[in-house]
Amino acid sequence: MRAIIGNSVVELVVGDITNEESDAIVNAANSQLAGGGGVDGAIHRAAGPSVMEQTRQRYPEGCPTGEAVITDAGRLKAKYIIHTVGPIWRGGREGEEDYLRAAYRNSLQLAVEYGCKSVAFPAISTGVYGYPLDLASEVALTEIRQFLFNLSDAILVRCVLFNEGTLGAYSRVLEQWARDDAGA
Ligand code: AR6
Repeated sequence: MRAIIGNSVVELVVGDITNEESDAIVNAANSQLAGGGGVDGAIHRAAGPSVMEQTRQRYPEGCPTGEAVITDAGRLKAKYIIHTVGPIWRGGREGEEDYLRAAYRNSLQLAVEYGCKSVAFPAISTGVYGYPLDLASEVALTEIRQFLFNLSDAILVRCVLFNEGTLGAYSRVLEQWARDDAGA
């Protein structure tokens, strides 16, 4: 499934983000940039130890929630890994939505700054960090849409979702937008 937004395109696919050939892939990291499970563990395993060496040297203080940092992509096909930190879900009243929006926005900003024409995102915060999937998909796509509307360059944003359930949640958001546009 895909949507055209401004000059750019958003695509929803099921897959393993470590196999992506986008210019940049985004990692759902923790604020210590210490590695971990989920997509973070998979990316570091596939990319090799040089990526963790770079984060240790260049970002010894880690990365605050909602911000993003960049390294090369080690052994992966992508050129860059953008490491961002989504919020831990604490019920929704601790600014989680703003932090999640910021994680997407700052990652996209870095991708554009580094000249990336394509960038792949996982569903940040929806695993270990417990952000409810339906809410997170809406926040993710809304922030991506807002960013792309305001961008004159053309980029491809691929949401690389790990299973059909995640794809379903993202697809429902795009389908709702299509209905809203048709009714407008
Ligand atoms: N490709 C794409 N998506 C994946 C992959 C993959 N290879 N593996 C998992 N996912 P999570 P978070 C999906 O837990 O919630 C780590 O320990 C997964 O199904 O990876 O932001 C970090 O170090 C889910 O939909 O990230 C942090 O401590 C999504 O990726 C913490 O987890 C995000 O799940 C971050 O938690």
